[in-house]
Amino acid sequence: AGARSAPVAVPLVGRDDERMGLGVEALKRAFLDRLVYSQARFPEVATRRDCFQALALAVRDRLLQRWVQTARTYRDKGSRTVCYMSAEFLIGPQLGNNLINLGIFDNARQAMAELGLDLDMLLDQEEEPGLGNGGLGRLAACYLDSLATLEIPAIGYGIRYEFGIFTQAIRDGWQAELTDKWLRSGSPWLIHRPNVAFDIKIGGHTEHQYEASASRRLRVQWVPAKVVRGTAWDMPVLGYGVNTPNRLRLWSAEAPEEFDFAAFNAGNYYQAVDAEVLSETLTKVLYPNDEMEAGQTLRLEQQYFFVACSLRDMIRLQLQREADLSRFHEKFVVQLNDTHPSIAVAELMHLLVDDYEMLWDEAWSITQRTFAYTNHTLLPEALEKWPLRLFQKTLPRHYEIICEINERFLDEVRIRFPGDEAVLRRMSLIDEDGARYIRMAHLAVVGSFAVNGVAALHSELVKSDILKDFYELWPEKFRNKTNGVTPRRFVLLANPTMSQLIDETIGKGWVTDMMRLRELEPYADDPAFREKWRGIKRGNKEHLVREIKRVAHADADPASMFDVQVKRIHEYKRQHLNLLHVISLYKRLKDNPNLVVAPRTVIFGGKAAPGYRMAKLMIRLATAVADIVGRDPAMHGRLQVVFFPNYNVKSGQSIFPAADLSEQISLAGKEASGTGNMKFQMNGALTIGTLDGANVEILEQVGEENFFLFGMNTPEVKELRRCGYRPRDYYEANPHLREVIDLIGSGFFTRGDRDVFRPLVDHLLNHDEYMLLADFQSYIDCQEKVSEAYIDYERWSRMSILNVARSGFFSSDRAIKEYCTDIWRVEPVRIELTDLSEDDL
Ligand code: AZC
Repeated sequence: AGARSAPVAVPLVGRDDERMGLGVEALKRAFLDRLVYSQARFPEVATRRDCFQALALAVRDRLLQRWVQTARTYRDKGSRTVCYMSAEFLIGPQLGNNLINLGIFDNARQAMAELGLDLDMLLDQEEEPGLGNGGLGRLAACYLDSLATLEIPAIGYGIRYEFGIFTQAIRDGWQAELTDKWLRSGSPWLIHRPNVAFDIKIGGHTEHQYEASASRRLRVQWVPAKVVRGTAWDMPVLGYGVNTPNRLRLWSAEAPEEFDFAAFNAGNYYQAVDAEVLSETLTKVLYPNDEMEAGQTLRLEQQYFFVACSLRDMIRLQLQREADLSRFHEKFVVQLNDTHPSIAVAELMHLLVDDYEMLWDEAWSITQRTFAYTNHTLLPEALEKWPLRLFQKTLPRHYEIICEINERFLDEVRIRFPGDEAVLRRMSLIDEDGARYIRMAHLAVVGSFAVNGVAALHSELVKSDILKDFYELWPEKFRNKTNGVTPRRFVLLANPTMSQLIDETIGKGWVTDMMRLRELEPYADDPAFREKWRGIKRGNKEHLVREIKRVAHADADPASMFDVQVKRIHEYKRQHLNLLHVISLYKRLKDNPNLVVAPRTVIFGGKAAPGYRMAKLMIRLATAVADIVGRDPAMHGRLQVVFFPNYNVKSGQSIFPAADLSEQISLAGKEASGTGNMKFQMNGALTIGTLDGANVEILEQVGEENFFLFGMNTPEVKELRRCGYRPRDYYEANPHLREVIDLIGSGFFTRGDRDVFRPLVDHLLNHDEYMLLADFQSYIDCQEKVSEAYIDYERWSRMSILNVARSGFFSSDRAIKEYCTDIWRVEPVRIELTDLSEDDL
C-alpha cells in the first residue's frame, strides 16, 4: 500500500461499474458529494436546480477523468488534429446525452430513484445552450459527437455567446423575442481556462517599415484601435461507448489585463472603463439571422475574434511540440463551417508572415494546405460579403493581405483564361460592381485545398452555379459530403422505446453501425412487429400531446396523423405552402362534411429572424389558421393546427419521435441539404417532399414507394424562371387555388381585417419568388395520397419501418468517416482508460 502502481487499462466490455464510479451506489455517492461540496446544500433543502447541478457535476467528473487521459495520449502521440471552426454550435442539453454516451443512463435513473428523485424531472431542468441558429450550428454539434465516437482527435472552436438565440414566445399570434439567459446560473459543463488567453487587435492602421538601402518592404506593424482579450471556456464532448472526450473550446471576450491607466490617471475614468464595456459586448450575443447577412461591424469583429484566438491556440500547441511552424498543416487541418470563420485564411497569413517572419510563398503553401471549406447555402443573399470600407476599418492589415492574395490569384486566373475580363471580375475576392465588397466565399475557396457541399444535389449546384468559375479553374478541389445526424441524441436518447424494440429485434450494434438497421427490413412484413411499432409511435405521440398542452395550451388528438414542419421560418422553406394545403383541406371539409380523409394535426415550429418581416407574417398566418380551425366544431377530430413555440433541440427531441409525416417542401434547388428530414426519417416519419437537398438521397435510399414526392425539379424550376414565371396565371387558371388565396385575403382568419396578410398575398400573386403557386396543385394531390396511405395503417406501418431500416446512410458517423478519409486524412486514436483509483495522478 502507498506504492504507486502502473495505470491499469480497463476494457469497456465487462467493466466493473462500481469500481469505475459508474454503478448505482457510486453515482449516489458522487451526487450527494457534489450536492454538499459544490452546491453547499443538504438534500432536505435542495431545489430541483441544485439536484440537476449536482448530478451534472458528478457526470462531468467522469468526463474529466477520461479527458485528462485523452489529452495526455494526444500529446504523447503528436496526433494530427481536426479543428472544426464554427461560429455556431447548437449543442442542446448535455446531461441526457452524456449519460447515454457514458452508458449509465439506466444506472443514473436508478440512483436518482433510490434518492427519491425522478431523472426526467432533473433532465428537464437543463437550460439549452442556444449557441446557434439552425441547421448549420446543429450539424457542427452532431459532427463533434461523431468525431469523439470515432475516436478522432478533434477540437471544436467557437464563441461563448452570453446570450444565445432568442427564446420565441407567441403573443397575440405574433412572434415575440425574449433574451436567452442560458448562463444565468452558470453552465456545469463549461470549464474556464483564464490562462489560455490571447490579446486580439481590432481596428487602427498599419505601418510599413522599409529597409534604408532598398525599397523592399521589411515589416508591417499593425497599430490597433483596441485590444480585446479572449479566454477559453472548454466543454468536454464524450463519444458513445468510448473513452474519448474531445474539446469544444469557446472564446469569450473580456478587457485586456492592462487597464488604460493613462486615461484613468488623467481623470478620465469613464473612458478607461469604457474599454472594458466595449470589449465585453463582443461575445455578448449571437446574431439571429439564419441565411441572411446582417453586415454589421460587431459581427465581423466576432468572427475575427474567435478565429484569431483559435489559430493562436493551435500555433501555441504546435510550438509546444515542434521548433517551428513549417509542419503546421501536417498536424492540423481546419474545417471552415461556412464562410463565418473564413477570415482565418488571412489571419494565418498575418501570423506566419508578420509575427513569425515567414516568406509569403511558404506561408501561403501552409495556409492552402491547412484549410477546407464547407458551403451550406445556395441563397445568394446568404453568401457573406463585407463592405470594403467597414472591413478595412476593422481589419486594416487583413485588408492588405487579402489584396495581395487577390493580386496573385488573379494572375493565375489571367493565365488560365487569357483576355477574359469578365471572368476576372466574377472571380475577384473583391466585388467592384457598384459599392465594393469583400467576397468571403471566394477567400475561403482560394485559401482551401477542398471545398464541399452538403448533399449530392447541392454539391452539383455549387459546381454548376455559385462557384462555377472556381470549379473550372480547380475541379480537383470540389467534392460532396452529404450531411448526417447523430443517432445517439436523435434516436437513442429521444426515442428510447423504439430503440429498445430495435435492440430486441436485431441486437445493440446499430447505434454505431447504422447500416445494420437494414436487418429490420424483414420485420416490415411481420404483423406483430408492426403492431408493436404502432404502439411505440402512439406512446411518443401521447408524450408530445402533453408537451403541446403545456406550451401551446392546445389539446391534440394522438389518433390523428401528426403532420409536422419544424425548421427556421423562411420563404424558401415554404411553410406557407403547407398552410395553403391546410386551408384547402379546411375548405373541402367545410364544403363536404362526408369527405373521407385521414384526421390530421398539422404542427409547425420554428423561429423567424427578428428583422425578417415576411417570415414573421408566415408565423402569424399559421397561428391565425390554427385559431380559426380550432374554433370550428366541424373540424373536431378531423383537422387541427398547432404552432409549437420556441422550437429548439430540446423540443425537437420530443417532436421527431412523434411525427407521422415530415414536411420537406422547399423549392427545388434552394435547400442545401436539410438535416431535420434525416431526424424524422430515423424516427419513422414518412416524408412528403420535393427533389431538393438531401431529400433526393432519402428518396434514393427508401425507394419511391416509401416517399411522397411532388413538385418541380431543379431544371424545371430553372426553365420556368427562364420563360418568365407569372404566378397570377396559376391563380387564374385554378379555381380551388383562387378560393384558398382569396380566403386569406378576405380577412376570414383575422376577424375581417384584410390588411394583415395583404403583403403576403400580394407577394404570392405578383412575385412568388419560391414558386408556391406553381407547385400548389401537385402538393395538394400528393397530400391526398398521403391521406389514403395513412388510413391503410398496415401499409403505413410497413413504410414507416422501411424508412427507419433505410436511414443508416444519414448517420453523422458515415459523414465524418467520409471527411476523415477524403478531406482530413486523419486516423482514430484509441484512448485506454487508466484506473484513477490506482492514484496515478
Ligand atoms: C443550412 C442549410 O440551409 C441546410 O440546408 C443544411 O442542412 C444546413 O445548413 C447544414 O448543412 N444553412 C444554414 O444554416 N446557414 C446559415 C447561414 O445559418
